[in-house]
Order: sequence, then C-alpha cells, then structure tokens
Amino acid sequence: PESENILREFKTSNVLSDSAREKNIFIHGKLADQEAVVILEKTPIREDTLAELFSGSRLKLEMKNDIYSTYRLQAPPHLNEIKTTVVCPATEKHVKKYQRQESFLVEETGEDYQSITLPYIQKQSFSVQWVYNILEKKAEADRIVYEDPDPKVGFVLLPDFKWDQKQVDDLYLIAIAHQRDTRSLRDLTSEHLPLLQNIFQKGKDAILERYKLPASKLRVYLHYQPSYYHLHVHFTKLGYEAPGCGVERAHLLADVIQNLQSNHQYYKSRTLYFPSEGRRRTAQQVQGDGEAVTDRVMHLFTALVDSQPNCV
Ligand code: M7G
Repeated sequence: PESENILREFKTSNVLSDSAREKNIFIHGKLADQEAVVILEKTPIREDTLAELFSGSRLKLEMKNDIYSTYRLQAPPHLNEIKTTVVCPATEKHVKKYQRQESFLVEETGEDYQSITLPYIQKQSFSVQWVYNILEKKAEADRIVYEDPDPKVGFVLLPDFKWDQKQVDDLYLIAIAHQRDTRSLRDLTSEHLPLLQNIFQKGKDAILERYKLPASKLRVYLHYQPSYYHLHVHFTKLGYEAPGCGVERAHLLADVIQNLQSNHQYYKSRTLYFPSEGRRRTAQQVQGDGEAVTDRVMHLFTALVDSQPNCV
C-alpha cells in the first residue's frame, strides 16, 4: 500500500555505519522530534526482471576502450527501489546496535550468565512488544507463512523483516515460539525438545511447500546472544550470508537438539562465546561505576553494557 512520505521530515544527525559492498547505510536522526534510525539498502537484481531492465532503461556511455566499455543504466523506477526500515522512536540501545564498533569475543560461563547477564537483560533489553503483536495477530498477520497454535509446542513462522520476499536467494524467515517464558538458548533444557523438534520439522515442511526449498538448502539456527529475548529460530537460505550471522553467534538447531538430548542441562552449564561490539572501558571507569569485578568478568560486564550485536 502507498503511504505518505514520512521521511520528508527526517533530519539526519549522523551516519552510524555504511557499506559500499553491502550497499546499505544506517542513519541516526530525528522524525518529528523523536529519535529515529533509518536503514537504506539497495535490493538484489532479479533474474526475472532482466528482460524489462534491458529493454526499458536508458543507457549512458561512460567510457570505451578496445573491447571494454562501462555505462550508467537508468532503470525504470520500480526496478530501482531501496528497501527502507524505520525504527521510531528509537532507544539509545537501537542507535548502539546499528553503530559500527570494534568487536570482542566474550566468554560467558553458566555462572556468569546467572550473576551478570541475566540481571542485565532483565533490567535492560529490547522490548519484545513486536513479538507479542505477531503472536496476537495485531501486526504482520497477513505475512504469516505457517502457524501451529499449540500453546506449548506451537509457533508462528513468517518472513523476517530483513527479507523483502522478492527472491528466494536471500530467503529469511523466523519461527517465534508461542510460549513466552523462554528467553534464549540459556533457558533451554530437554523439556523444550518437543517444541524445538516441532519448529524444526514443521518449519522445514512449510518452507518446502511455499518456497520449494528443501531442508538441505536451509540454515536453521538460534542466535546467542539474541537481540530479542523471546525464543525464536532463524531460517535462512544456505549460502546467503545474512547480516549479523557470524559463526560465533549462530547455533544450528540440529546441534542444539542433539546437545540437549545428550545432556538435559547442556546450555545451563556450558561456557558460551559470543561477539560483542562494545568499547572496552578501563578498569578505573568500571570501578568508578561502583563495580568491583575481576578481569574476566569485567570484560563480560563492559561488553554487555556497551553493546549488542550489530546487524541489520
Ligand atoms: P535476534 O537474533 O534476536 O537479533 O533475531 P538480531 O536482529 O540481532 O539478529 C531477531 C530477528 O527478528 C532478526 O533477524 C530481525 O531482523 C527480526 N525482526 C526484528 N524486528 C523488530 C522484527 C519485526 O518487527 N518484524 C519481523 N518480521 N522481524 C523482525
């Protein structure tokens, strides 16, 4: 649906990050006096639009040399769109999430999770209101690809908002559990196996039916740390390097299931590693905040306080 151009009023404060290779830019600014983050991203060129692109465009020669020539092709507007994401009102945490920062590998024992991470995420993690809106059909209801309504093992499968659904090449869906008491990988025990197996099997079946992509073409995983602490599983096309999905953050659902089968408390006790893109503060600064912590814990603490994983 057509909507009025709210971005006409957008006032840029600064660029949080940009990438010539990924052809995107993350901008921080204000929309009608509210803090906002705007993400612009050029979309992939689709094979099924090539004929129209070649016949319906204007071509301007830039240079010609022997067998080589370069042009600027002015595509028809509908083939030259920019995917735009707006977060408004954006919190300071959103601004940090999208800001390019140096990253550090954080080591978190089961105890660290209980004593440092858990209190921290209980106090200040992103709101999961958008997740509840999906589960209650208050938002994105028309985008649902599959639903199992069971309150214990059920879930909603729908396109991630990073995917414009124009091509299967960068397929990206998320399965959101109906049950609300599971924050992340750390909360999982063998009691969740029926839920995880259900998401795995029915998610794969639904994707095969709708997008004709077999399970052997899918990467199905959880993030640790996630940005949003309500259990969800990512389904992406194998080979598509989804932004923010580094090897350190992704835990394959197939592995998660096996680990829980062999040790019921696996994710409660293991040391987990994750990248954190925080600025490292000095010991003095941390102590100045009234915290007396050891080196390793300090590293974890500052990494958590300063940042969240950075991705689209
Ligand atoms: P995550 O691992 O918690 O965080 O995944 P990440 O964003 O750091 O990877 C949450 C997933 O939900 C991401 O893939 C987001 O792109 C996606 N997502 C976030 N929001 C706010 C929405 C939304 O409002 N709608 C949909 N469909 N997906 C979202």
